[in-house]
Amino acid sequence: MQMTFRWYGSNDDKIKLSEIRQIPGCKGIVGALFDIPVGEVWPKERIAALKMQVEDAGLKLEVIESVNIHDDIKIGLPSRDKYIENYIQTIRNLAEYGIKVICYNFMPIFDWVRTDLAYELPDGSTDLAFEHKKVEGDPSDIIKSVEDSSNGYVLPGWEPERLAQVKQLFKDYSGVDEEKLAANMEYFLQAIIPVCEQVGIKMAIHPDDPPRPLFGLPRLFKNREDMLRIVKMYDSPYNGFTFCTGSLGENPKNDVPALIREFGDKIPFVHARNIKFLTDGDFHESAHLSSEGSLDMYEIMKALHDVGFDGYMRPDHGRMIWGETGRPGYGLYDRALGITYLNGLWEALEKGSDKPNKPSAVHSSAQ
Ligand code: CS2
Ligand code: MN
Repeated sequence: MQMTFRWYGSNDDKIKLSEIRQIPGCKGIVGALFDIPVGEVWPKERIAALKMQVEDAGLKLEVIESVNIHDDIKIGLPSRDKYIENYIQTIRNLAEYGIKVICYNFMPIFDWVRTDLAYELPDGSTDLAFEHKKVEGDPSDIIKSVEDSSNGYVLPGWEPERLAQVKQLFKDYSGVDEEKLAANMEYFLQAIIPVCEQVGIKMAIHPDDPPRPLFGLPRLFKNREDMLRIVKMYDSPYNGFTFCTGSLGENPKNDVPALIREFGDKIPFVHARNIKFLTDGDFHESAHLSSEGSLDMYEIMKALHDVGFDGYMRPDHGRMIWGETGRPGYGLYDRALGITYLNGLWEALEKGSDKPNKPSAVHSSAQ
């Protein structure tokens, strides 16, 4: 397992690579070129520069989150072929610089959705929360609340240029139901996965967050059935999942460790985080520790260990603690605490994995 940390680049992240380097056991960065408009090819020089910057700081850059998918591909417009060609060129360019995993999502219009970006917990920290009542109305209410509480940061998936076109996007998606969206995803995967197989990059789709349809838009990655369908679209180790424990865990019907055991060989990248259920499908995010949330992080890590997980992991959204201000979900301190906890669980699992032999060893030394 390689522990990593998501970083938004020196222009957009006030966290420094030198600070990330000091998190014990953190080996790499999960990065992206956030300023390249979706649909355009990522130039080699830009990838090379990012890679060099990360390596100069003593870290690795082997995971990209995300290379986003142009809406024309998701809607299935004739222009999709051009955007797929660009995507393929980006894959090839990234492979030249040693990238091993690309995380992406196939959510229409919105990426993740939360209704509160600074939900206050009893200990005075804040985190992200979701209340389903607030997404029953017009999406413009949510857009406004995200804009008002993002501390001036542009949140991935909520870029102002994108939000400006939301009304038009809803019109463009009007004929796209779940079946159509699935067919468009299959078309995309059929085109790109053969290239990934050639150049050695694993694609890892992120679950829909929250894992349910929103604002009448279909969603394709919510549960086990969806995962089976995605595997069937192109069955290859290069067509894999970003296993985001928090996103899938937001639906209490998803048995997170069981999904890991079932799809273990298709998981090159894990987002490990906890959430706490409120009532009626509402939840807030929590510190990573099992006792702070509703997910059993030990069981999750154990399932990963049992399936021989040897991919990349990162803590996911953290709380804002110790007076830190920054991009909601992406501060330094709580994510660093998350890493330390996850590494602790992992070390215990590694050292305990020869457990069956231990009692007899004790016995023989006592004789
Ligand atoms: C999510 C997403 O994991 C996360 O932080 O909130 O923004 C995720 O990065 C994308 O859906 C992946 O494409
Ligand atoms: Mn995630």
